[in-house]
Amino acid sequence: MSFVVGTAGHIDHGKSTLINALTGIDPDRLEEEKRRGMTIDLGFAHMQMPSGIEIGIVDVPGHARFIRNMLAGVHGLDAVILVVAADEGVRPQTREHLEIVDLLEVRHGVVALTKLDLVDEEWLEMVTAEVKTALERTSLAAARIVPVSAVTATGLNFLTAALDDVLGETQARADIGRPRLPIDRVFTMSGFGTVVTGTLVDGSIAVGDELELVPGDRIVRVRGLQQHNRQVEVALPGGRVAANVIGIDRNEMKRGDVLARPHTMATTRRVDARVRVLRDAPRPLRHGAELTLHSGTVEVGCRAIALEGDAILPGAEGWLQLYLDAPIAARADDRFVLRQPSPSATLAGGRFADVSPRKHSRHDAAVRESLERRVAGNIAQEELRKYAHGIAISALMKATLAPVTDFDELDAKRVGEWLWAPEPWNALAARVREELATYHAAHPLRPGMPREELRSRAGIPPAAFGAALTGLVADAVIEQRGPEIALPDHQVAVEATDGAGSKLLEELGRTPFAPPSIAEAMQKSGAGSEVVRALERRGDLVRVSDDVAFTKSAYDEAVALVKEIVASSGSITVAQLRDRMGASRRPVLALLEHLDSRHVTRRVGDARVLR
Ligand SMILES: Nc1nc2c(ncn2[C@@H]2O[C@H](COP(=O)(O)OP(=O)(O)O)[C@@H](O)[C@H]2O)c(=O)[nH]1
Ligand SMILES: [Mg+2]
Repeated sequence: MSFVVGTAGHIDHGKSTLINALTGIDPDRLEEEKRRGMTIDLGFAHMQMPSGIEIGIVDVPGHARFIRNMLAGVHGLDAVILVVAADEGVRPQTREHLEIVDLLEVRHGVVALTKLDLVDEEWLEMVTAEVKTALERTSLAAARIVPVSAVTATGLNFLTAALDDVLGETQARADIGRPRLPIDRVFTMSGFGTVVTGTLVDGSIAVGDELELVPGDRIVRVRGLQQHNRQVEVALPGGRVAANVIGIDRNEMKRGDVLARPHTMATTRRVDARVRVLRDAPRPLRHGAELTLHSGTVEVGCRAIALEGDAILPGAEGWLQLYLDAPIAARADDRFVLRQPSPSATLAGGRFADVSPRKHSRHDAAVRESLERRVAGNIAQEELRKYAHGIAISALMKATLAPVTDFDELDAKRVGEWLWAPEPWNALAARVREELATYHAAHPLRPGMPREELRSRAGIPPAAFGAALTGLVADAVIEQRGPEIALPDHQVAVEATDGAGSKLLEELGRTPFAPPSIAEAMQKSGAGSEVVRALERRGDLVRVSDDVAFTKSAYDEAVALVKEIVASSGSITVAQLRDRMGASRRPVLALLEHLDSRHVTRRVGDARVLR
C-alpha cells in the first residue's frame, strides 16, 4: 500500500531539512534552491514506514511568493506533515497552508514542531498551545503534535510512528478505474525521452496504456513507469509516479495538464461550484471578482459569478459559476482553491458541481436546486434537464463521464438512442400538437403536414427528429399518414370546400362510364386540385390517368365488368369494353392501362387477360 504525504508550513521552519533527515533525500533539487537554501518549487522524496507502508513525499515551498507551487503540490495528498518551527511558532504561511489543506479536505496529518534544540520547556509549551489553537476548526484539528529536531534527530522516531499511525487509519486511495495524473513536472531524460511526474489518483496505469492529454486532445502512450525510483509495470493510485510517455513532445505538456484514461475528463472554461469562504478571508467573495483558481496542479485566472446574492461573506458557503481564462481538465467533485491575486490571499475553496454548465441567469433558485440535486448524486438526471431538444445517450455519457448503466434509472422519455427529460419531452409534444393544429386548420383538405415542415416549425434538431416522431407516434400524439404527419383526430374535410367537391362528383357521375376529363369537371364544378386529391384520398373518386377519373361506384362497376368479360370470353379488348360500357375510347383505354399497372390485367397482343 502506498500513500502520498506532503509538507506544509512557513518558510525556513525546517520542512526540507526534516524530509532530508527522515529519508536521506534532499528535496531541494534545483541548483538555485541549493544556492539560496530555500525551496522554490516542489521537491520529492520517499520512504518506507515501520509498518511497511510506502510513502511518496511532496515537499512544498513555504515562501508566500511560491504559494502557487505549493498549491500544485497539495493535490492528491493523503496526509500532511505541518511543520512549525518551535522558536518562531505560528507564522502567516503556517495559517495559509493550514487553510489550504482544510479547503482541500485533507483530513489526515501530524504536526512536526521542529527546531526543538533551539527552545526550552516553557517556550515549547507556549508554542504547542498556540499551534493547538491554530488547528482548531480545521481538518487537522485532531493531528498529533510531535516536537522534533532535525539537527539532533530528537523525536524523529516518534514523528514517524505518529505518521504511520495516521496512515494506518487512512483509507487507501479509491480506484474508480479512471486514472488521472495531474502533471506537476515535465522533463526529458537522455535515453528515455519525455517524462512527466505527478500524484496518480482514481485508478492505476500500466506500461503500454494509452492516455489522453487534457486539455490538448492528444493521445500518448506509456513506455515506462517509475514509483519511488523503481521501475514498475503498473502504478497504483495514491502514489507518486514518473511516466515516460511517447507520442508527444516535451514542450506540448506542462504543469496543470492532466494525463487521463481517454474520454474520462472534460476540457472546460466554465464550472459551477460550491464554495466556502474562509472565516478569516480578508474580504467577502464578491460577484464579478477576478480570482485565481487552483485545482489539481493547474492554476488559471477566473471570474466569479455569484448565483445568489452579490457576495459570499467570510465563513459562509454559496454557489458560483466560474469563467476561466483558459480551458482546464476537470471532473465533477474535484476540489479547488480560490485566491485573490493582489494583495495575494487565499479566499475560498470547494468542489466543482458541474464542469460543463450552461450560462445561468443569476438569482435563479431552479439553477441552485438543480446543482443541489447534482451534488447529491443525480448527475445524469440533472445533466439531461439541460437539453431542451433531447440528447443522444452517447453524448450524455460524454457530458456526465458516466458509464452507460447509469442511464437505466433515469426519469426520461427514451426512444432508441435518444433521451428527453420529462419536461422537454412534454414541451416538444405540445409544440408539435400546436403546429399540426394550426396546419390542419389552414389546410383542411390536406391529410397532414410534410415532415420537414413540421421539423423546422417545431424546432426539432434533424438528428433527433426520427426518434422524436417515433416517440410521438407511440404516445399517440401524432399519426404518420404516408409521407405526412397529422393529429390522430384530423379528418380531411371535403365539406369544407363549399360544395365544390360534391359538384365535381356530380359532373363525373352524370355519365359515369364516359366521364368528362378531370380538367373539364374541375372547371365546371369550381373544384381545385386539392379538392380532387382529397376526394381521391377519401376514395370518392378513382383517378386512372392524368385526365380521367371515375366516381367510386362507376369504377367498381367497370372493374367488375372487365372481370366478367374475361371470365366469359377468356380475354378482353379495348373495343369489347368500350361497347359494353357505351363509352368513348379515351376513358376505356385509360382504365385498362390503369388496371395493367395495378397488375389486375396483363396485355397479350391486342387483348388483355387477368393476372
Ligand atoms: N537548529 C535547527 N535548525 C534547523 C532545524 N531544522 C531546520 N533547521 C534550519 O532551518 C533553516 C531552514 O530549513 P529548511 O529546511 O530550508 O526550511 P523550509 O523552508 O521549511 O524547508 C536551515 O538553515 C536549517 O538548517 C532544526 O531542527 N534545528
Ligand atoms: Mg524547504
